[in-house]
Parts: sequence; C-alpha cells; structure tokens
Amino acid sequence: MQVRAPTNIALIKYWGKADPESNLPLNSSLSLTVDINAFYTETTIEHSSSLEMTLNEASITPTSRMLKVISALSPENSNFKIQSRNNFPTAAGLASSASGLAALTFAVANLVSLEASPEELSKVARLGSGSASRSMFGGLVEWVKGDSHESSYSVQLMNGGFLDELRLLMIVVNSQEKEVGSTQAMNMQSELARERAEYRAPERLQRIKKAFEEHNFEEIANITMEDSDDLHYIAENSEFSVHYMNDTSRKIRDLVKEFNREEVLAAYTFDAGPNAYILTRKTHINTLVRYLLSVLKVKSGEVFTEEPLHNLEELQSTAKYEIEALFEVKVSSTGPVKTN
Ligand code: 2P0
Repeated sequence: MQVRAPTNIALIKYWGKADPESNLPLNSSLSLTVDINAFYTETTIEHSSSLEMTLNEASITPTSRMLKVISALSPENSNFKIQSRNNFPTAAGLASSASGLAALTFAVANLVSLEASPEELSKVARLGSGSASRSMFGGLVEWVKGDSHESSYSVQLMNGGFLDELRLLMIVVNSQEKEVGSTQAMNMQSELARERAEYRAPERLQRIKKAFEEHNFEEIANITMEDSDDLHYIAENSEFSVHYMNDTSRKIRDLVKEFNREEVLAAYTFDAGPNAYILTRKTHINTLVRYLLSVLKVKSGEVFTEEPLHNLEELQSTAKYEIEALFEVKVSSTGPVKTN
C-alpha cells in the first residue's frame, strides 16, 4: 500500500507546548495545506517480520514519536516495512515532519483497516508531530489546542472557493539542515511565548477566521505577517536567541513590505528556518514573482511558475541575493490520499 501526504504552512503558528509528551500545544493554530502535487511525503507500507524503516532510501531507527503513532493505531503489532520519501529537502523548514508523520499515520491506519475519521487520525498524527495534525485535511485547517489527547485535534474550516484564488510562493533560501530544531526551540519556553499563546495568538486566530469568512485578503495578510514577526521576535529574544531568518530572509520580508506599499497584496511567513512562504492572490502572482526575481538571484532552472516567465535572464541581471529555488503552488484541497 502506498500513500501521499501534503505539508502545510501555518498562518497562525504553533509555538510552545503545554505537554511535550503528546504535543498538546500552548495555542490553537491555523494553516493552509500546500499543494500535494508540489510537495509531499510518499510512504509505502507492508507487513513484515520486524519493524524496518527507510527515509529517502536510507535506513533509519524509528524515533519514539514514530513508535507512538504506530502503537496508537496498531497496539498489538508493529512489524511493518515502511519506506518514506520526501520530494523536497528534509529539515529545510518546509515542515517535512508534518507531511512525514501525516503520511505515516495514514499509511498505518489504512494497512490495519482502521475505520477512523480524519479528526481521529489528526490526534494520532499530533503524537508524531504537532504540525502533522493539520496535514490530515486539505484547505484551511484549524488545530484546536484542547487540553487532553481527546480534545486536541484538527478540523477543516474551508475548502475550495476563495482558497482556489490564493497562491503560495515557496522560496528556498537554504535547503541545508537547520541548527536548532523547532521542537528544541519550543521547549525553551519563555514568558514571551506564553504571553503570545495566551493573548495574541487566540486574538489573531479569531480575527483571521473572520477575515477568511469575509474573503478579506488584506486582513488575512496583515495578521499572517504579524504572527510570523511575533514568532521570530520570540525565538530571537528567548534565553538561547535562535535566529532562523538570515539576511536573504530579511530581504524577502522587506521586499514584500515594499510590494505592499500602496495596497496589501501579499504576506510573508517564515517557520523555523530561513525559507519563505508568500501568500498572494492569483491575480497578483506574476507581478510579484517578477518583482522578487529582480532582486533574488535563483539558480538556473529552479523557478517553477504556472505561467511561463518571460525574459527571466534580463530580470535576473540586477538580482543580487541568492536563493536556491522558487515554487508557485496552490492550496491543496485534499489531505493524505492512497496512491496504490
Ligand atoms: C507551525 N512550526 O505551526 C510551527 C511554526 C514551526 C514554526 O509546527 O515538536 O515539527 O514535532 O510538534 O510540528 C514545526 O514544529 O514540532 C512547527 P513537533 P513541529 O507549523
């Protein structure tokens, strides 16, 4: 059996844990599921005589989080051969743990023919990785924080319609492994993170949900940027001072601000790494890409847009800040799917 699971990008971030054992978060979060055709984890699973796992063709020792997922779904038997492959760089801040643990959850549940709703599976995926909980659905997803294993799960708030008009630009600034993983950073709980989780994040969540209902892009964009800035302020000002954004990330943030000078047409958001996601509407994507690529120098051939980009070479002649790749992607309307 083979499954694919998408990744997701949080607009209201999960940052801080109330319970690290079962990944109960300090605050509810909200994300868009990213085009499953662009980025995904593909996992094949079969019965075996022992538990064997590979990730991107290399043999791995299952982590305790993976074991939690497997035993939650199949308490009696964990003898599976599980082969996983990401079609994007692991640990590049592309939330590979989200698609990876969502794929593992979906694969095991399907192999053992477990009749479980996506909500139920989102609880199990959360045991593996918090953000994986949100990858169990397509569209706009809220992970309700809850205060116990049973009450902390994800729900789909919206799919298709307005979301089909949105586009995401994924900019790979650096695909190398990050130095401080988000799990580790989140465990360095600070007063700043607790304040955000208690006051600012819930308030933003209410406002952004309303903005989605009203199709108010400007409000969605402003809240998204506010929450991303908040997360990085907290990480940088915590005891261990983690800087996820580098000079190029900051340049991207400033370019988006500049692009928005007269009207808010795009929003940047950064996770626990230097790479950027930029949210915009389909109508503005070409202007935005051209604007960015006059400053960001991308390796040849690493630009993936829906419409062909004319005169890319000329556009790039003034570009100075090196990036690895730029992908234009849609919002995924689906969570994990069986592919074989
Ligand atoms: C998010 N991130 O909401 C936030 C924003 C990174 C920044 O969830 O420890 O891999 O596995 O629960 O889910 C990345 O952290 O952490 C993450 P664990 P996870 O997407």
